[in-house]
Amino acid sequence: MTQLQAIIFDVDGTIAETERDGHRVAFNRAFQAAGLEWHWSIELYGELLQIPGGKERIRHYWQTYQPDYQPPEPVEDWIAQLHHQKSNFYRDCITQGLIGLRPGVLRLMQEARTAQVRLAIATTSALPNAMALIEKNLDSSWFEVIAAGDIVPKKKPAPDIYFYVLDKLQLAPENCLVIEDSAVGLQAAIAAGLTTIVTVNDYTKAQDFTGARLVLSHLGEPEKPLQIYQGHCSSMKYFTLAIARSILKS
Ligand code: XBP
Ligand code: MG
Repeated sequence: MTQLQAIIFDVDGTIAETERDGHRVAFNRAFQAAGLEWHWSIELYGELLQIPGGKERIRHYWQTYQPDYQPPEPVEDWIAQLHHQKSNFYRDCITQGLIGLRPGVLRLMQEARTAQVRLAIATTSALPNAMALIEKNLDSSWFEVIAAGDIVPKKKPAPDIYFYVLDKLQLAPENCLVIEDSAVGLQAAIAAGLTTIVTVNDYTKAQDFTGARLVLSHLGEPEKPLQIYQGHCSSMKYFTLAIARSILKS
């Protein structure tokens, strides 16, 4: 039966706009602290977001953009240390309350909780980084599963993180709805057989969202209506649990 039983949220870009003013700034601070004259501009970071995962992104940048740089050996430790520094800077930014939730996120989660629809998280971000954002802006006890970072060997666009969440929830994909913000995230969810809604942001709005059930500007609020970029839903001002249920059945 295709009854909605859980909503699975991506984190970065979906729950909050963390990338440009959070993760990116933290990477740059870590480079500076390590004495590296590397700087990820807003534009460059958009390209680097094609590589999911902070450690993977550092490695990719070094190998592709700074191939002459000789990092200290072992390289794995050097990357881990840089990423550790970056994560500290990122969490400082989050705990200072510099990044809030996107429209409609809290409203939809509260609606789901009231209706006993289960909530889960599936993110590429490192667990402590995802937890910092959740603890600051939400409540980690609301989520039955918080799947993050290296918990699975292959990050998005591989479906592994979504398979992991489905296994922990003991639910079939037909009974869950995913909210994502990027093509990489959408590909992961679709490959796990999940119906997916995309809420875009500046970094992702031009991406290919073939296969998404709906592509929206954001989840919307009564006083901040959403825009529909792809898919059909009659007279929707903001995304509700009733709409989520009807999408899963259609
Ligand atoms: C977003 C990502 C992450 C963050 C950096 O993942 O790709 O890599 O940019 O996070 P999602 P870490 O949209 O799945 O939440 O440095 O913590 O890896
Ligand atoms: Mg995302």
